[in-house]
Amino acid sequence: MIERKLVRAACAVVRAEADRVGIHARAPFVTEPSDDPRFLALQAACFRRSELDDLRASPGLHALLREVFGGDFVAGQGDVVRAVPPSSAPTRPHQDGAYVQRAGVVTAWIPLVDCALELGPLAVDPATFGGPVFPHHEAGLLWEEERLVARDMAVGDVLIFDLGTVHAALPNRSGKLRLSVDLRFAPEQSR
Ligand SMILES: O=C(O)CCC(=O)C(=O)O
Repeated sequence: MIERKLVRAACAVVRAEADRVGIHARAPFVTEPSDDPRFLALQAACFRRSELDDLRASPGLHALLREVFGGDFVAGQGDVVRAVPPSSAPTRPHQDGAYVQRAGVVTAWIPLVDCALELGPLAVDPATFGGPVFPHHEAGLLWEEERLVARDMAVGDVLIFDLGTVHAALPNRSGKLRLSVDLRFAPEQSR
C-alpha cells in the first residue's frame, strides 16, 4: 500500500499539467502517445516536481519492493507519467525487458485515481512473472487476451512486476482521463 496522501499530491500535479499541455478527456491521442507532443510536454513538466520525487521515495512502496524482491531499490530507471483520454489506443502487450537494458529493474504501476476496469487499468499475465523476455515486433508482442488479468484498483494500490511480465492496458471506456505513473527501480547492489 502506498501512502494515499503522496498519491493524491502527485495526482494534483499530473492533472494540472495535463490540463496545461492540452490533454483532455475529449482530445484522445490519435497516434502512439509517445509520438504526441502533449505526452512529451507532460513528462517534462511533471518530473521536475517534488511531488513525483516524494512518490518515488514512498516508504510504503519501498517496503513492498523489499518484501517482494528482497533488498533495497534505487528510483529513476525510466519513469512515465500517463494521462490517457478515452478512445486513445491502449498500450499493447509487451514486456519491459524488451526496452529496458538494466538487469533486475522492476516496475511499479500506480493509479493516481481510483481505477475501475472501465478506466483502463493495467492487465498482466501472472504466469510470465520471472520468465524470459521474448522477441518483440514493432508494435509489441502478440499475446492471447484471455491470459491477461486486471482488477479494479484504488488510490494507494500498486501493481509491481518484473522485466519478464507481459502486460497491456485495458481500453479507457469511461468519460474521464486515466491518470497513472509507471515508476522503475533497480536493485541497489546492481549500481
Ligand atoms: O499505463 C499504461 O498504459 C502502460 C504502462 C506500462 O506499459 C508499464 O508500466 O510498463
